[in-house]
Amino acid sequence: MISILHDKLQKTAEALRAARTSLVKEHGETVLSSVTIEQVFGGMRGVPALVCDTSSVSADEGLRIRNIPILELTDATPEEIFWLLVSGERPNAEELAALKDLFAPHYQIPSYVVDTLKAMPKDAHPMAMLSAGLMAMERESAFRKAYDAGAGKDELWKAMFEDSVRLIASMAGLAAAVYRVRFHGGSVIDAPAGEKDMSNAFAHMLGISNDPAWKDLVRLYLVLHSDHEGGNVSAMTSYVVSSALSDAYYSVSAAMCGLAGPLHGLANQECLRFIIDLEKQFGGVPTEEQLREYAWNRLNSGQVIPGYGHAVLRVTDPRFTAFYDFAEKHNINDDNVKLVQMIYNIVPGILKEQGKAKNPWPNVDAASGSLLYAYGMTEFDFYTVMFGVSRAMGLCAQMLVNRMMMSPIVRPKSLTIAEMQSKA
Ligand code: HAX
Repeated sequence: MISILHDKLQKTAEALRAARTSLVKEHGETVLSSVTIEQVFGGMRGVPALVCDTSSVSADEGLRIRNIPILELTDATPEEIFWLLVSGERPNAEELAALKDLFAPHYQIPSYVVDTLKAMPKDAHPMAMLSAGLMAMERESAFRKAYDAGAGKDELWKAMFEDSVRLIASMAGLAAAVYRVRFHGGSVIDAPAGEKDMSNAFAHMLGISNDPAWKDLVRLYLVLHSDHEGGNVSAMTSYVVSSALSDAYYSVSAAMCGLAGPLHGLANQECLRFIIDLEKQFGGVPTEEQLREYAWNRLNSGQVIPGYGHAVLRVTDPRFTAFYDFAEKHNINDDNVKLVQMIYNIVPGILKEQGKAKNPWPNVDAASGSLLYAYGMTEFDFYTVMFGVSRAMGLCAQMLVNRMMMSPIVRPKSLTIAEMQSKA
C-alpha cells in the first residue's frame, strides 16, 4: 500500500524539482524585494526569503492549506491534513487507508521513551519533556540510517517520509505519555488495539474523557494548528536544522523548543492563565469595566495581552473563529468560555486605543485553552504540547517538500553593526 503513496510523492518531487530548476535558471536574477536595516533589526519581518508550498498566511484572511481556507477544512482528520500538506490534494479512500495503516503501529511509543520521561525532574515543563522524548527517539530515524548507508540526495525524501509518518503518529503516544507521567503519576495508557484514527487514539491515551465532543475537539485541535506557512519560529527552526541533513527527530525537537516560547506556542497556556487570574482577582467573571481596568493595568506594566496580535495577520484569526464556533455549536457555557467571548468584545478596542499592536485581533491561542479546560484538561502547562502534536504535521510536510526539492543548507549572511553603519 505504501507504493501508492510513494508513486504520488515521486510525481510531486519531480514537479517540485522542475519548478525549482526553471525558476532558478530562467528567473534566478529576479529581485523579490530589497531588505531594509529596520527589517534586519526587526526579526526579518516581511523579508520574503523562504519557500513554503504547504500553506500560506495572508494579512487579511489568515491560513490557507494548499490554497484551501482553513475554515473549509474543519471537518478533516489529521491524516487527511498531512496528506494535503505534503501532496497538495486531499487523499482518496485508498490513500487514506494506506496512510492510516502506516500511522497506526506507531501510536504506541517504545518503552524506553516512557522511561526517559519518567527519569526527568517531576517539575520539568511538558514541552521540555516532549522535546527530550523526541531526542530519545532519534535512534529510530530511517533518514539517518539511509544517509549513513549512502542514499543519494534525490532519494532521501523517501526516508524523510518514513520518519515523518512515524514521528507524527508517535507524537500522539509521546504527548499522551508526557501528560500521564507529568500529571497523573505515570499511569501511561496504551494505544487502543485496532484503532487506526490518530485523533481517536490520542484522545483515548490522554485518558480524560470519552465524550464524543471531546474527541471531536481533539480532532479539530490537531487540524487547526497543523501549519502556518514557513516563517514562524518553529517552522523556520525545523527548516534550518533539517537543511543540514539532520533528521526529522532532531529538527522537530528543536522546533518544539521554539514553540515553547511565550511569544509563540506557549501563548495558549498564557491565555488561560490570564483568564484564570482574572477570575481569581474578581471572584468569577468580571464586569466589563473591571476587565477594561485589568487589561489596561497589564499593558501599562509592559505586559502583552496573550492571544492577541500577530506578526502577519491583521484580522481575527480564522482558527479562533473555528474554536469560537465549536463552543457555540456544543453550547459550552462555562465561565472561561464566557470570558473568551467577553475579552473578544473588549480587548481589540483597548489595543487599538493603545495604538502599539499592529493587529488588535485574537489569534488561535485566545480560545483554544478555554475549550480544553472545559472538557477536563485543566493542566494548562500541557496546552503547548497539544499544539506541538499538531504542528509536527506541518513541520514534517515542509521538511519533506524541501527534501523532495533537494534544497541546500540554509546560510544567510550576517552583518556587523559597523558594516551596517557603513551602508547607512
Ligand atoms: N498585547 C500588548 N502589546 C502587544 C500585543 C499584545 N497582544 N501584540 C503586539 N503588541 C505590541 C508589541 O509588543 C510591540 O511593542 P513594542 O513596540 O513595545 O515592542 C508592538 O505592539 C508592535 O508589535 P507588532 O508588530 O504588532 O507585533 P509583532 O509582530 O512584533 O509580534 C506577537 C507578534 C504575536 C509576538 C505579538 O502580537 C504578541 O506578543 N502577542 C501576544 C502573545 C501571543 O498571543 N502570541 C501568539 C501568537 C500566535 C502564535 O504564534 N502562536 O503560536
